[in-house]
Order: sequence, then C-alpha cells, then structure tokens
Amino acid sequence: MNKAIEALLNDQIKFEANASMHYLAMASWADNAGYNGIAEFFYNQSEEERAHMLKLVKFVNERGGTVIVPELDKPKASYTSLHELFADFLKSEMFVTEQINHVIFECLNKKDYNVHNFMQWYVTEQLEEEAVARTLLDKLNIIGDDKSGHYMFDRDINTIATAVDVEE
Ligand code: OFO
Repeated sequence: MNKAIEALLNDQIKFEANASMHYLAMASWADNAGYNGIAEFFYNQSEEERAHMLKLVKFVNERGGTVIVPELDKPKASYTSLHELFADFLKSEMFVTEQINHVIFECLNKKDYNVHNFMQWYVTEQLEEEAVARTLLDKLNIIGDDKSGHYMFDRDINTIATAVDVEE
C-alpha cells in the first residue's frame, strides 16, 4: 500500500475512534441528565463509529499495511443544552466527512483505486449520518427552549433517526 495513503487511513482510524469516544461521552451525559432516548441514540452511534474504525483496521491489515492504534483526544464531558449537544454532533460528522473526502482526493492523486473503492462505503455512510444530525438539529431549532418539546424529542429521537436513515 502506498505509504501516504496508509498514513491517511491511520489518521482516519483515529478520527473514527475519537468520534466513538465523543459519542460515548455524549451518551453518558444524556443518560445522567435523564434523557434516556438521547442516551440510547448516542450509545448506538458510539458503537457504529467503533465499527467504522474496526473496518479500517482490518482493511489496512489485509492490505499488508501497519495499523497504528491511536492515542485518543479526551472528549468534552458536559453540555449546557441539547442544542449544544446536537450542534457538536453535526460538527463532528462534518469534520469526518471532510477527512474522508481528503482520503478520496489523495487516492485519486496517487491512483490507488482499491482504497478509493473501499472508501466509497464511508462516503455513503457519512451522507446518512450528516442527514440524521442535520434533521435532529433542525427539530431542536423548532423546539427551542420548550421543556415539553425536549421531553418529546427524547421520546421520539430514535424513531426520527431511523426514518431519516431509511429515506436516504
Ligand atoms: Fe464514522 O461515520 Fe460518522 O463519523
């Protein structure tokens, strides 16, 4: 495997792992604050990001590359509002999308069509995840500070997220 591409895939392993820990911290904050639906959503997101990381780890190993298991950033532990929580979620997904686009760009530059092909799965996944994050933030913007709205958002979040995923 091209060394520059291998390094980019290792970076991506770190970004996915960071996202997993970031969402775990979000789940834990929500759980503690009594938002059980939001907690479940982020526990699941955290698992998904871990799966994305593992998929990359296995791919790099299969291709004869060397995986560097990364040191992770300490995630933010508390939030002042649901809006802040979901704005962070969208920001995190947009960052990952940007990084994936960068890997794809470099694959084309270096003519590594195998990795380019492998990364297409991530492109589709990011489209879905960004759409979910954007929809949830839109809903919160409609709800504003209304506490009963937050109650219903927490109750319905997993249904809303699944519906966006299915539409995609
Ligand atoms: Fe790894 O899918 Fe989003 O970030």
